[in-house]
Amino acid sequence: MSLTIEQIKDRCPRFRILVIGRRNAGKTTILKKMCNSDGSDLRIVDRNGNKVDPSILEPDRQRGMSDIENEITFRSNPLFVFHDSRGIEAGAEHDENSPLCTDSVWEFLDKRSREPRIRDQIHAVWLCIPMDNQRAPSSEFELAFFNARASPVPVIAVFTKFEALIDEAYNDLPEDDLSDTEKEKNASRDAQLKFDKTVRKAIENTAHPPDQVTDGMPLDLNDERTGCRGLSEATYAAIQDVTLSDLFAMAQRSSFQVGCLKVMESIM
Ligand SMILES: Nc1nc2c(ncn2[C@@H]2O[C@H](COP(=O)(O)OP(=O)(O)O)[C@@H](O)[C@H]2O)c(=O)[nH]1
Ligand SMILES: [Mg+2]
Repeated sequence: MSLTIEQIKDRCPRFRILVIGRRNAGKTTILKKMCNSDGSDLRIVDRNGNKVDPSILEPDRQRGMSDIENEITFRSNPLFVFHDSRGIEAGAEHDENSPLCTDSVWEFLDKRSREPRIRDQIHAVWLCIPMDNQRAPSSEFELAFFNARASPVPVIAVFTKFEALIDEAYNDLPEDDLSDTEKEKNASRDAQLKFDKTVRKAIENTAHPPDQVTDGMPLDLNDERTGCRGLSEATYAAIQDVTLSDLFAMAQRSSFQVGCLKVMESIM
């Protein structure tokens, strides 16, 4: 039986997402996009509800500054709350090829799945896999996560920085007299084919593949008004619980409305 909006908000006021990925994978960027925020309204509180300086999420800050228990929110959309795994590279220098050390992530997920109240549980995991990694598209280090064990909550593999694959495909195009537009179209097509044949296939062949995989669609970083449609659809499809999928849809709609307002403001 479906609950009313008030009943859902009463049971679980916020959709809680854990975002995993190495440094510079594009984690903060997708959170901002999802909430239609420019980042200025970002707020972090620690496990005791104390305010934390948001600059700890800036790309050049060292690991150890951030705690997976910290709650990240954006005033533009209070229906989402995020946790950031940052600092999971095993290498001291955050080498992009160093393996991910995900023990703390599994520990956190297990602990949260034992929380008696649905509002304290994690409702979905986004694992960000950047396509500009030197070893992309093999992404073997992130694949280790899917080989390790089954997750207690839905996992969505999110491919970030997809334009790196398109740039590569563009450089590999044969010499011919096509227009730039045609070339860009062909590069997009080739990048998608390569992605399907390599990354997507490798992920599907892991021991515990993700519940959903986002399409390889580059984010329009310059357009603050567009959300992450592919990621929203993949997340919605991965959620099994009716209350949680209703809550996610509500959170989604709220971001969409913020986006519409920004568009209106920009043209008035
Ligand atoms: N070209 C491109 N750059 C991106 C993308 N996503 C993030 N970035 C850039 O990569 C850098 C690191 O992103 P950030 O979201 O801070 O990564 P985090 O460390 O995982 O939170 C920032 O300069 C972003 O602007 C993307 O999809 N494409
Ligand atoms: Mg970040």
